[in-house]
Amino acid sequence: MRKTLIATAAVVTLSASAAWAAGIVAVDQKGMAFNTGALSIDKGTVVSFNNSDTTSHNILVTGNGVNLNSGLQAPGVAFKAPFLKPGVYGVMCGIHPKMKMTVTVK
Ligand SMILES: [Cu+2]
Repeated sequence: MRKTLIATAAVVTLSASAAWAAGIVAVDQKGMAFNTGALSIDKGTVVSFNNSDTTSHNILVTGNGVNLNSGLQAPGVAFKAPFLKPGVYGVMCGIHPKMKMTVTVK
């Protein structure tokens, strides 16, 4: 009985550290552009889309059944999007259609 309890505790600890390891990745928006055209991350990573411009943006994330909309994103505001499912996602700005990038989740 005692051995069973210890084994269960070890599994819980491993899962928690794996989720934590994915962490947060920052993408900057400046000069009406994302600072990268393609990002590759591990499942469970949160991407913080930071608005470092002097104008508002509107982050739209689509793909794999996901549809995220930041709404109007004022200068200085960060929009944090969790990427939970593997696959390729499109990210664009709803105000400036030339702002596009992809996020690949492994
Ligand atoms: Cu924009």
